Amino acid sequence: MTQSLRVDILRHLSFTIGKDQAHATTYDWRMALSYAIRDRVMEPWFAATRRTWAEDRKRVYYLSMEFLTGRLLEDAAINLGLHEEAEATLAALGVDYRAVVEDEPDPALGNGGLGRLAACFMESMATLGCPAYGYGIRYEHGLFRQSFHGGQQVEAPEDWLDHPHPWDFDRPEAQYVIPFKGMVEQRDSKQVWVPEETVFAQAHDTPVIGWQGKWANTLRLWSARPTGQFDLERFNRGDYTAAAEPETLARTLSRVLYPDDTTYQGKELRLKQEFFLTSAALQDILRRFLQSRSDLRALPKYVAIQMNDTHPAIAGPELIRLLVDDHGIELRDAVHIAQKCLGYTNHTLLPEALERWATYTFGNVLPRHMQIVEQIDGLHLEENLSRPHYVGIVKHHEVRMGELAFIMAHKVNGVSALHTDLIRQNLFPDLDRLHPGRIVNQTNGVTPRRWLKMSNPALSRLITQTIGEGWEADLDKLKGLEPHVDDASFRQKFGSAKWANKVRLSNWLNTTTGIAVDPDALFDVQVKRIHEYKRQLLNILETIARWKAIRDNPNADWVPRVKIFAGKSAPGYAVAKEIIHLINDVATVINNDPVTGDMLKVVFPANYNVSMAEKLMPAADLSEQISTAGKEASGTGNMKFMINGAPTIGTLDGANVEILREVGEDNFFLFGLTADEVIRRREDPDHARNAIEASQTLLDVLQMIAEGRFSPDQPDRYHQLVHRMWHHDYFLVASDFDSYIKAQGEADRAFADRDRWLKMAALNTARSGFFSSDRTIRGYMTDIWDIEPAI
Ligand code: 26V
Repeated sequence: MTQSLRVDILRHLSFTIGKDQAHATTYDWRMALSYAIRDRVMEPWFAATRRTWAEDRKRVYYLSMEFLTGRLLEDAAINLGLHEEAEATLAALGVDYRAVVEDEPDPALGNGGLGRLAACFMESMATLGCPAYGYGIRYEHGLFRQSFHGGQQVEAPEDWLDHPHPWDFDRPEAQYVIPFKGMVEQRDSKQVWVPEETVFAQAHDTPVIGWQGKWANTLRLWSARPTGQFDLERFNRGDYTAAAEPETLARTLSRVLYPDDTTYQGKELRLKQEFFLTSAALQDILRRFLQSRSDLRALPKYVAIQMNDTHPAIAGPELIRLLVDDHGIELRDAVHIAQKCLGYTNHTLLPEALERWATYTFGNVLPRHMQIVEQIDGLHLEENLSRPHYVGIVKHHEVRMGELAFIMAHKVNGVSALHTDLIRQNLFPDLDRLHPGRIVNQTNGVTPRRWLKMSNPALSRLITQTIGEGWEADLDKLKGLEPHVDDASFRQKFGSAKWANKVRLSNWLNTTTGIAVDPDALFDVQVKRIHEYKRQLLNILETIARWKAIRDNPNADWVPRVKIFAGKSAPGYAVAKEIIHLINDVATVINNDPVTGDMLKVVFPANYNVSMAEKLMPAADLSEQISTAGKEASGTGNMKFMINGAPTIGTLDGANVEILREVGEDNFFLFGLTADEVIRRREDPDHARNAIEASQTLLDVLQMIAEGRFSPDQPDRYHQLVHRMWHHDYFLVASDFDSYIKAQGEADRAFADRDRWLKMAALNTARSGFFSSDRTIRGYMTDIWDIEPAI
């Protein structure tokens, strides 16, 4: 076996890459290994496709504007069981496997949780043998690359496609025309859309291989290309720019990923991107369906389409358009067929992130769909005569995409128990009354293959030694660790695995940030997008309070801590950028203070992405999940920490509620107001001032910031930030501050008792089985998609 992998690597090095061993670079080895591994994905990939056709199976189509896959080589090697062999083979050739794996660019085709969830779902669907296609956009530039200049975030384009991407197969035959703009003409009794612009959507396929290579699905990403011909005449006249114009215009559609996942801006290009993805996907779905049958009324029996948030919510009207305009189905029938196919997942309650398009923009870009949306809205009212006047899709000259998605879906789901309750109570109370049972919960999960097996080999080995194989595909098996938690030698081994990961992380932090941290310290980690509601501010205020406390009493028995932050801010989100600046400023002061020394360090490695998360999660001691209750739909980072044995310090928000339920309150540092209390507290206009004046610690911290202790070169740098704390504080940082400080003190005391801590940590892993995305996908398959696994 080793021989054959070796032969294939060397064959690809010579004949695919065109390099002699003696001159091969890390890149060359990476490509050679990727092709050798990729070859082994083909057989299961073809077999899965063949079986789906032969058995005439229903397929899932997961439509998402984001897929944050992370690197693919090591994941494929692990799932094929070739990981150790690959490592040994390269070692025998004198090549460093880790360097090869880390040479792969991390495709950043997503903002954060929503995109990463889509990637975990793709992996779980392949593992469970659920026939599925992911449909997305092949952005030329994914999310920007972050760096810090003077402590401030600077954005640069990320060029993941600079070199050939071995996991990407061009499918020139899968190409569709995507129309935009123009007008709708009435011809006889038919509405005919005469578009003004068109582009081609061209498919690129990436295989997604499941655990043990038993099944593989396809991630199909669309890139935009011009439909018009290159204007050679203009070019020959020397008018080079004008000649290239149609090309530039078309390619703009798949050029960049929108980097703001908090604030909705009604940008026309974004609407075009959403339609581009959705229309290409639906044309592809109908073509595939019509290859083997002709009655489109049977579509819901064979096709389940999941809308990942409202971004592809134009799927409702577009599917109706294709059925009515291209296939002559009656409107009412088309609506009902579409509803039976469609499901909608909501990922946020933040009002500023909910999509709604001005009818002007919508009607301009998609005139035919504007008509259809009005018809859907009218039909819905007709079928639900008790619908209140303020409910509907088109209101106040806006198309509300949440309502559109809800009405066009047979199931609407939230992503954690609390979030789903809040959808029922606050987001869609009237639609919920009209359609009881349509809203269901599917608590998020993460794939244990990437987030435990691959990223934490030390702990994975210990788990297998202790409970045997099989936990990778049945994470509830981790329960089997529980009896061992009382065994001192098991705890010792658990601690050693964590320690090895912490050493590895310390070395990496030292090379990337230049800051030396002590692996014996408590590694306290908050990594996620920078948002006010996620309250990185609360964490850095606690850090300052801790720093002051140590300085005031340096000889006390402090538990050494390393505060680790990572995450990107949207480029236009000034307040989030200010928080990044503050964290970096505080880090500079604290890290250079000889009084506090190793008792406290603050590190903020730049450019958080999936690959960085793979380094951080296994090395964390404490997981920071401290959002204002009611704001974080679920969180999935929280689950990755738990699986890797890091207890949570957190609020009753999102899936934290279920983490607490699973792990028990002795193994979770709970603090803060509940979602209900948050609403009530905000009714007091003086909540911030009252909370600050009641806390000497918080007063001191704010005073230090206001005095410029962390910005000596510009003492008034954070005046506005402090002012907002006193007078606004929408996310209740002040109100939760004391409770957070107290919980952090409890974490210190627990960590100082090594046995107690290891028990907590190990119980977090042992009780994390619920958070496998396999469990989540099983839930979608039974409750939403009505689909049977093929294996
Ligand atoms: C919204 C927008 C608005 C239009 C422009 C681009 C854009 C991109 C993304 C978003 C969606 C934000 C919603 C989101 O990411 N929600 C997160 O979903 C995770 C997976 O369910 C969940 O764990 C997080 O709690 C939730 O914040």
